[in-house]
Amino acid sequence: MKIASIELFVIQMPLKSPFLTHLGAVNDREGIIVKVTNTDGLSGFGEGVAFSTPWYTEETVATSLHMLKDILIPLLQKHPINRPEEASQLFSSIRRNNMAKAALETAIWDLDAKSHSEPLSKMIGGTREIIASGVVVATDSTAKALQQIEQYLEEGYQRVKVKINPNQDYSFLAEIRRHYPDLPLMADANSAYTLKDMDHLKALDEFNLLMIEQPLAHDDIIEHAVLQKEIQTPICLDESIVSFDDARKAIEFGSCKVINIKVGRVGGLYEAKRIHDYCYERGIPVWSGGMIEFGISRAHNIALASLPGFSIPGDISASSRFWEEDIIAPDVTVENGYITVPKAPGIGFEINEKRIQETLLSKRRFAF
Ligand code: OSB
Ligand code: MG
Repeated sequence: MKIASIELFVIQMPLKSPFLTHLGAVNDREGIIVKVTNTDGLSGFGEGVAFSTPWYTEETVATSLHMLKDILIPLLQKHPINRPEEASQLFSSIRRNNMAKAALETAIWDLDAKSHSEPLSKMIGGTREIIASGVVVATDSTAKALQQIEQYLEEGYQRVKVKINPNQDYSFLAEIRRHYPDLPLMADANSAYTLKDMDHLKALDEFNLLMIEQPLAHDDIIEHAVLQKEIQTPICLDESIVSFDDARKAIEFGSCKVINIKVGRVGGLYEAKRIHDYCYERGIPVWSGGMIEFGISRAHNIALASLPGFSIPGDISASSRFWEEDIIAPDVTVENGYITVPKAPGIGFEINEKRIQETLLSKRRFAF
């Protein structure tokens, strides 16, 4: 793998409507596009999915940029690699900063797949031609939630996830269930509860949720195991799982019955696939999480979700869920509830250069 240059583009785009959780609102999405070009002129793309502020994990766009330009890119300049798997190994000498690592690592995977004229999904062992699509409703009123659910069901989504917190849970879910008794429904708490809320959380069992995502602290594995013993609803961990070892420990402890895999949160596709493989061997279902991302990250998620263990519709929605116009072409679309896994080399989408130019905040280039 002969890298000739790496370019970083920081872009910003408004969401069609605010994304609300108990932790705050996302109105605009800033992101980092990584373009790795080899000496044959082929380019691979990755996306940094950290937010502008550290509300979801500790990383931000600014910390990711620092890690990329001052640490990770110089490391790669000093230690050339032959295979994408080696990037993960090389970056393991750096603690955490998983979203920065994943931005670069996923671009290397795309480039490698393109240089072998192979779809990325095939390259990593994907077996699915289509993947089931789910969508997230993140709003602060029951009326708006019902209205959005109606719209998304019309668009064909197969599963709905709603955001909950102690001020918006029991009666909110009851109302949704009254309208949609059979809807495949799950709830994401983004760490809004503690073990003191045990009885409150037990009461949610009656809604027959597919799972409850990350009810307790963002870095907890121990107390989720205590909670899982007391509630019927399967617990799914998101924030707590930032590595293969976290996934292994959570499963060994009984802290969860399902894992949401996000490529950025776990530091790249290699680690994401290791978590998938471990869960698949043990019959633990996994699904692909979302990060309000642009099309490049969405395309990487599609490749990942083509692996056989992704047996639950994840948070991979259409480009139009958040964006007027995406940075890839064509847009990701949902048809009859499914997204087609592209067959073209690499991530299988073209880059919408015009859209990147329109939304560009800054860029930098590193020659190798
Ligand atoms: O907790 O899953 C989460 C979006 C941003 C940060 C954290 C989360 C989310 C989502 C997924 O819920 C939204 C999406 O991209 O569809
Ligand atoms: Mg979540």
